[in-house]
Amino acid sequence: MTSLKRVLSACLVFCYSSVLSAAVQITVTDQQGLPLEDAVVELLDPANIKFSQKKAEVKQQDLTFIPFVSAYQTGTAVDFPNMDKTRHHVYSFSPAKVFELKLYANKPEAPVVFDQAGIIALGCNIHDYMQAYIYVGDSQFLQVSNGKGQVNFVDLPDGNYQLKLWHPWQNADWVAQQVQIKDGQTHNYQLAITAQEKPKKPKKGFGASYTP
Ligand SMILES: [Cu+2]
Repeated sequence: MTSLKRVLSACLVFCYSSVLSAAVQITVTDQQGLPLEDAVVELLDPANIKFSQKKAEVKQQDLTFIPFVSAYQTGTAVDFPNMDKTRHHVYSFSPAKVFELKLYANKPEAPVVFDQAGIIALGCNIHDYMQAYIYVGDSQFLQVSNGKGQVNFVDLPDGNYQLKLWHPWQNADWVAQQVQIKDGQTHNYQLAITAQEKPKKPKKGFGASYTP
């Protein structure tokens, strides 16, 4: 490769990465400013919707749903594998997806396709204390906050996004905000949710006596 070609290819890499480098970094806290895990952030721009998530998994292990909160794009097929020796009977009565997977071990025959945006509360008919949530959004830009309350979106196309926020223990719906992304800017936000104290996740052996 000639030196001119090297310079040109380096420029192309640089220019390309700068076009794709728009980012949104968010820290979610509770009302006391403490990091809040399990918050879902969605960045939704109808002009920038592209279906990207095809398959996902919410497993049952040690009588617990894992993950506790997950977020998928509409159209995603979710498997519910059972890693326990006992059988589970997973269900949802939530309007966005009503379903039940009757008593099963290992893996149900077919995944559940979540085709409508909304919040799905999961339960198990056998173990009342098992609970988990699936947030289904129309955007492919969906993340769940980690233990530090952080989410980090990278490579966002330019656009006008609605920034949506949800947490299972929030006291009230959060009002969506508008975020304009352009020219590869990085946006940093700290967002607070007024949330109830999160019930402790059940440990194996708590049995039916566990009350969240
Ligand atoms: Cu169960």
